[in-house]
Amino acid sequence: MSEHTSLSRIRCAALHDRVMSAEDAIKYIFSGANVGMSGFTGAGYPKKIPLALADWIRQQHADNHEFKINVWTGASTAPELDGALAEVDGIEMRMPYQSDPTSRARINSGQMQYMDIHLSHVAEYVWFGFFGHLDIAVIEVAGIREDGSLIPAASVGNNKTWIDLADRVILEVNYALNEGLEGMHDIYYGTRLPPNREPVPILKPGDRIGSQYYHCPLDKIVAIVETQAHDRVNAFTEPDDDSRRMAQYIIKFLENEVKKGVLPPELLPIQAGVGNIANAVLFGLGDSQFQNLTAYTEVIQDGMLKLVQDGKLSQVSATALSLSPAAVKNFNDNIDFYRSRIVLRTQEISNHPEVIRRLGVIAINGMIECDIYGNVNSTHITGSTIVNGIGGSGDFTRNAFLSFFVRPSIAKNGDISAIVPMVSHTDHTEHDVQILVTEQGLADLRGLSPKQRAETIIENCAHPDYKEQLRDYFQRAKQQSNRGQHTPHILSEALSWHDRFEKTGSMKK
Ligand code: 0RQ
Repeated sequence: MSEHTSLSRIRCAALHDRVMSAEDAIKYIFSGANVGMSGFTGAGYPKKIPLALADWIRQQHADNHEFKINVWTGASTAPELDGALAEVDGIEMRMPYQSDPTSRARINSGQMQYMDIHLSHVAEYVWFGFFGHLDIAVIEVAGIREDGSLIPAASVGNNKTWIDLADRVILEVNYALNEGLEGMHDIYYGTRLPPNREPVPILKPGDRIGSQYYHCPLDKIVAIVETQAHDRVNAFTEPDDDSRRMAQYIIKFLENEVKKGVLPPELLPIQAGVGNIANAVLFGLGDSQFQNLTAYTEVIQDGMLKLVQDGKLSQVSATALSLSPAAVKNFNDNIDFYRSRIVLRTQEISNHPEVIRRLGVIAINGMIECDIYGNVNSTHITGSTIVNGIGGSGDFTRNAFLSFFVRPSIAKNGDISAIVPMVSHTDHTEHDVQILVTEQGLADLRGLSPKQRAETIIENCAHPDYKEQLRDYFQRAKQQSNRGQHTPHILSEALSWHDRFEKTGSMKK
């Protein structure tokens, strides 16, 4: 990694006069602007500019001047972006995914608007102006080449679209990024929009179909800020017994599918969602017999990097490297090894339904709760309070060859059952969800009718503390002679579990 000497990473001399401080750069951002920022799951977000903007907004508000912007990103960012801007009440509308505690609190108290959108949809919707015009792009890059092309950072997300569509582009050149990132990216510049959309020519996860760089007309770049700061991704918790058990159920299931000839010995490309449990499942795969695996996923977390390091994963396609500090060190120390195995793409391609379907991805995502019929809630607590957002889970689940959802059967020390009669919010319907896994067991829902699914989910996945309650609900629902018997429900009672938790602090009767 080279030392930070000013301008050394801005190799296009024509741009040197646009280098300035973050405080000067933010003068291009006006109240009410739609601002497309880089950033995806704590990787590749601008670090200095949002902090300078937050300071400016704080001053404006102190002087009784309203100043808010609409923040569009790839996915979640970090405290320096989402946290800082939410803290000063600087965000009017946020989309398409967040996981920041301050933003979450503002959204849930009704002070901030949030649009939770499938990540593969965002670029296309913005191209067609569904959310208005994009005024400014603020993008972290690893460097600028002699010809002005831009070397992407640790995530790609929607950056290509932001750069293409924004009136003005502000760059943050981060000297803390390993220069060896150059060559790891694949930015697709093919025709992606109807009515002339062409097939996306990816036949294997590692296929390269685009440019290694972003291309931006030089006159659009109004400001360049130099910085030297690291991405902020928290270390993952060590896989606990429950996570290990869930990983084992999944591995056994996959081994059996190989025996039946449903899956090839090297499986099909894997997608793993965010969070500790998905990360633990990946660590579990590392201890399995599987070899020569591939991944077509969105985020590379520590667990996936370890699989690459151990030679278990030969090709990985993603849009972001969301690594803990320890994993970043390993990545930087072995960047040539990783560059030959990892491709980072725009999120419309990493999550593209056509490619996910073609490759036959095995999708494994976390959930908040599921119901006895297999509908899954990934986003809301008791129907009203957003946690993060749907992210890419819908892109993958709906189009996968196999779609798993995993989580422990209880939450909050057992006061909540993650298996309920009816989910309080639906992100993934029974039609898309095939396999549910808790520490109690695995429910393979393929080929089952709703009533058969209910029996399988209750018996295989529910916690013993809640099994009897769920059986009782299901039996009584089936006994209602005046109601349909395809998906039996007692509607007046279906959501009372959540009500009971809100009123008494426990779902237990
Ligand atoms: O809250 O921290 O206050 O205790 O919800 O739950 O168990 O830590 O779960 O980290 O695996 O995340 C679905 C949120 C799971 C994640 C979700 C409480 C629980 C805790 C978090 P506390 P855990 P995980 C591609 C895939 C959508 C996006 C996605 C997610 C907190 O997986 O955001 O999949 N998915 N993207 O205590 C009340 C319940 C609860 C509950 C958990 N039933 N009721 N509270 N909690 N279950 C990647 C991207 O899209 C970027």
